[in-house]
Formats: sequence, C-alpha cells, structure tokens
Amino acid sequence: MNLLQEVTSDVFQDKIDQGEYIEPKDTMPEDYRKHLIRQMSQHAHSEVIGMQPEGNWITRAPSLRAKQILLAKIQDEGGHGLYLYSATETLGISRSEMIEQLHSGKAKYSSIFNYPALNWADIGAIGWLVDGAAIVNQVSLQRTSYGPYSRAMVRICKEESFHQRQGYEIMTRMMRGTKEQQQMAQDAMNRWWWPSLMMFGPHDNDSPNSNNAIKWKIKRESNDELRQKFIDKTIPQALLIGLTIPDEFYKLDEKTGHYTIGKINWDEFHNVIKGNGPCNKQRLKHHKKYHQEGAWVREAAEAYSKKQKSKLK
Ligand code: FAQ
Repeated sequence: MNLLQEVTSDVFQDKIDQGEYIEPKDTMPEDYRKHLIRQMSQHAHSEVIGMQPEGNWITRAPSLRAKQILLAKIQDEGGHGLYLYSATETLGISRSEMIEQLHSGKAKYSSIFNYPALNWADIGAIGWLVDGAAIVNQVSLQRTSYGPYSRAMVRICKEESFHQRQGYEIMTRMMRGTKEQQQMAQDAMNRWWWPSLMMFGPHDNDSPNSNNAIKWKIKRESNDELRQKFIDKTIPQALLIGLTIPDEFYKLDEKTGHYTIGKINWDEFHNVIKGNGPCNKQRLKHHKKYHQEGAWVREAAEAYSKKQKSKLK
C-alpha cells in the first residue's frame, strides 16, 4: 500500500467507525468494493434462483387463495433480485457480468435452493424456515455500511416478513389437519431444518470473509450470532404447533436462555456449495435456458430505450 492509499484507507475506516454510510460516488478501497460485489451479487442470485423450488408449485397449490399468495410471494422474490442487481451495479459491475459469473460457477447462490420442494408442506417449510432465516440475516443487513444495499434491505425485510408468516400459516394448518398432513409437515421440517441453519454460513472461526465484513460493518452480526437468533426464535414456534425438532441433542440452556443444538453437517454444506447438492445442476440449467430464451426481451428493451433517448436529443 502506498502513502496515498494508506491515508485514503484511514479516512474510509474513520467514516465507517463513525457509523456513516458509504455511497456509490464516495472513495472506497478496492477490496471493500469487491467484497460487496461478491456478497450482493450472490444475494441477488439467491433471490432469483430461489424462485425455482416454489415456482414448481404454483399450478399445484391446493386452493385459489394459496395460489394467489404463492404467486405474490414468488414475484416479490424476483423483485428483490432486481433491487439487489441494481444496487450492485452502482459498484461498477454490469448485470450481464453478474449473470455470466453465476453461469460460469464463479458466483455462488444460497445453498438452500439446491434442495427440492417435494410436496405442499415444503412450501410451508420454505416460507417459515427459509424466509425466516433470510429475515434474521437481512434485518441485520438493514444497517450495513453501503447505502444502496442498506436501503434495499429495508423494503425487502417488510416483504420477507409476510413470506415468513404465510409459510408458518401453511405449517400450522397442516398440523391442525389429518394425521397424514401432520406427517407431511413433520417430514418437511426434518428435511429443511438443518439446511436452513446452514444458510448463515460456516461457524465464525471458519468464515474467511467475516473479519473484513465486520471491520467494514458490511456485517453487523456474525454468522453464529445470527444463526443463534434464528434458532431461539424458531424452536418455540415449532413446538407451539406440535412439530418435533429433528435434533436429539437440542436443549434450552436455562442459564443463558438460548437453545443449544447438535452438530451441523458441514460436509453436506461444502458438498452443496461445490455444486453437488440434489438440485444444483437443474437450477443452473433452468436459469441458463430461460436467460437465453429471454434475450429478445432484453434486446427489445434496449432498442426501445435508445429510441426514447434519441427523441430527447
Ligand atoms: N450458501 O466467509 P463466509 C433468501 C460461502 S436470500 C452458499 O462466512 P460471508 C430469500 C460464502 O459465499 C438468501 N454459499 O462468507 C428467499 C463464501 O464463499 P465465497 C441469501 C455460502 O459472505 C427466500 C464461503 O462460503 N441471503 O433466502 C453460504 O461472509 C425464499 C465462506 O463463507 C444472502 O445472501 C450459503 N448459505 O457470509 C428467496 C444474505 N454461506 O463467496 C426465495 C447476504 C457461506 O468467498 C425464497 N449474504 N457461503 O466464494 C450474507 O449475509 C453472507 O454472504 C453469508 C455468508 C452469511 C451468506
């Protein structure tokens, strides 16, 4: 680092330490910019790829009401992807570069979306557990140091909160239903519980990006702190409707008021993020196919925008 870079970096860190937001035109260290592009683009990809497991169930929703709710939720997720892509573009990367990174495997998306949604109870479990985990993380990100990311999170959190409730409503209804419905809900809980805990990322000691993320206030709380918040919130919700926690070691620590849990299977997590989860190949293949088929829409939008601009000249 030369002297100028050192001074710039100190001024930047002072701003962060004073709790100021960083805006697109502000000077920022290259590593901060790259860190944000990585995290925000992966977040955007997760929202968009996350539409696939639920999209599969629109035509099979059990009632018109359920279908309307599911449609609205999936549209929201697409919208979240769009805000996040736009916010990431303010850092000097184009949408097409981000999509290229997703397609080449350079950019990840959340591990959770590589698991299949096998039946209607899974739609409940996704809303309740997956959106529930996403909110815990995103409420914290509302105070992230990069202005456009922080502002996108405020709106996204309001919508995620509705998503979590609709998922919990599905689970509650199923637990009040027939024995078969109760078994379906429990089966979905058994399959989605552990992968939801993995959404928060590796334990803090094994999280290479956390030091910089905390120093730069991109992350306000660590992976383990957020995971614990989710566990403490969710276990009582499960017990209230009669679900069993699929973990023989979980218990409430009366002294701390926190739940402790058994070991997370990190081999499974690493295997999934390497591309070997049950649905990784299917998810990317689907995205590539529809991205290619949508090329004409992008071309038409660009042509229209050029025409409008030339009229203004
Ligand atoms: N999946 O050093 P760390 C949603 C990677 S939105 C895949 O701890 P970091 C809404 C990580 O990227 C869900 N990869 O990383 C919805 C890194 O690899 P890299 C998405 C993961 O960034 C609901 C490596 O492991 N939310 O669900 C995962 O400090 C329903 C080492 O990890 C966000 O993206 C994972 N779970 O912390 C939509 C929130 N965890 O990049 C539809 C924003 C870790 O160096 C339906 N992101 N990795 O190659 C974050 O808060 C952070 O990026 C973490 C990871 C916490 C995910």
